[in-house]
Amino acid sequence: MILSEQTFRWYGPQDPVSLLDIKQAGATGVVTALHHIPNGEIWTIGEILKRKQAIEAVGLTWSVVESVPVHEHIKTQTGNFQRYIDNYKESLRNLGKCDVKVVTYNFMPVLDWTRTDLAYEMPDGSRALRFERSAYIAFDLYLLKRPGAEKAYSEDEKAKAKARFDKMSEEEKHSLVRNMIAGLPGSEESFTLEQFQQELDRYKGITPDNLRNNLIYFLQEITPVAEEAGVRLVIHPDDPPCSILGLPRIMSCAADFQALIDAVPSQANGLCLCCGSLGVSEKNDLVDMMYRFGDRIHFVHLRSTQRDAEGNFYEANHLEGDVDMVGVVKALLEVQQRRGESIAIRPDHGHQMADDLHKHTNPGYSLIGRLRGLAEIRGLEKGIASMMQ
Ligand code: DNO
Repeated sequence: MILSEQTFRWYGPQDPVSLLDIKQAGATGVVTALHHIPNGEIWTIGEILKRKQAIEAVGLTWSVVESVPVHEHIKTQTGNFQRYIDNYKESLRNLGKCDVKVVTYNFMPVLDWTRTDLAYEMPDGSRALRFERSAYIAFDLYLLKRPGAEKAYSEDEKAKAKARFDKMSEEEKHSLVRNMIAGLPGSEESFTLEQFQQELDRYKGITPDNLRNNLIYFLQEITPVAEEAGVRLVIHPDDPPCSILGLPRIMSCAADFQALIDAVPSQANGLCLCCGSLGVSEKNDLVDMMYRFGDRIHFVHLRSTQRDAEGNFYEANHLEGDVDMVGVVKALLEVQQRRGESIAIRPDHGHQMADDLHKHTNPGYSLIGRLRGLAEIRGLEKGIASMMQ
């Protein structure tokens, strides 16, 4: 049986998790990005090689880029968007020349992934990331004070958000704002409340259809270059998989990805199957998506979330929560077998636990929780594979 390529995300030389830690976790591949290059600028061969050599020096491989960020001008088709698309193409060519051949990106307006709480205490004392709907609505209505926001929520939701807000300490309000807009790791952007509202305003009048067309235009431009460079692009789904703060979102379910393939059939147009993001919506069947889009999935985030009826969710342990991890891994094995190649997988958003509770860590990206996640997944995959032979 062909097993997946086990990878681990690394934020680069500033990451408190080292490349040797990653090696000790049993991963063979590294997922990283040149976070120091401003969004929209070209990734030069020199910078790419520098990073690649650091990774290879410890016997690891740079398997996946996560992410080459897409400039807001491209998403809104304003300002210098054509220049940014040209730069993107150049970065893809350069990555291809350096033999780094899977590139993740997302097309979420303004914000990448969003959580309200970065240290939600689990019964075992570990800490998880959480999205609490009332806190999110309280942020929108009372901290951001987004014009027109009150129309987006039911009376019941508003009452709960008000009660939640009235109980918040100043410190809690401050960290809610920080969590929502000051940029989670990998988000590439961080804002003040005023700047943030200006960024939201750029999307006034941009409907989901407009945004989808802008994405299709972007893909039509870059996929021929990716094909030539031997690079496979993978879009990361919306996290959470729904509209937030009135912004359009267009990559939240299977139909959304299908629309992209229909419009841009190029094989370079692929998917990062992020089980945790998609799994927040009970309408998404991850196992089905793995089979259905198997030929276009070149990167998988194997993580799980636990949702409730109120629209809250937290990051569960990798083999717990709502995601059918056994089913997903079994489907992954079948897809790999069919394709005759390994697909890169990584654990994601581990709990902050054990010794890491006393350390400064990147939210969701501490070492031990992800090491636990990867170990569980590795065992699960090996076990299922041995029964499939
Ligand atoms: C969060 C990550 C995202 C992801 C981007 C991909 O933990 O999954 O930041 O890297 O959305 O472009």
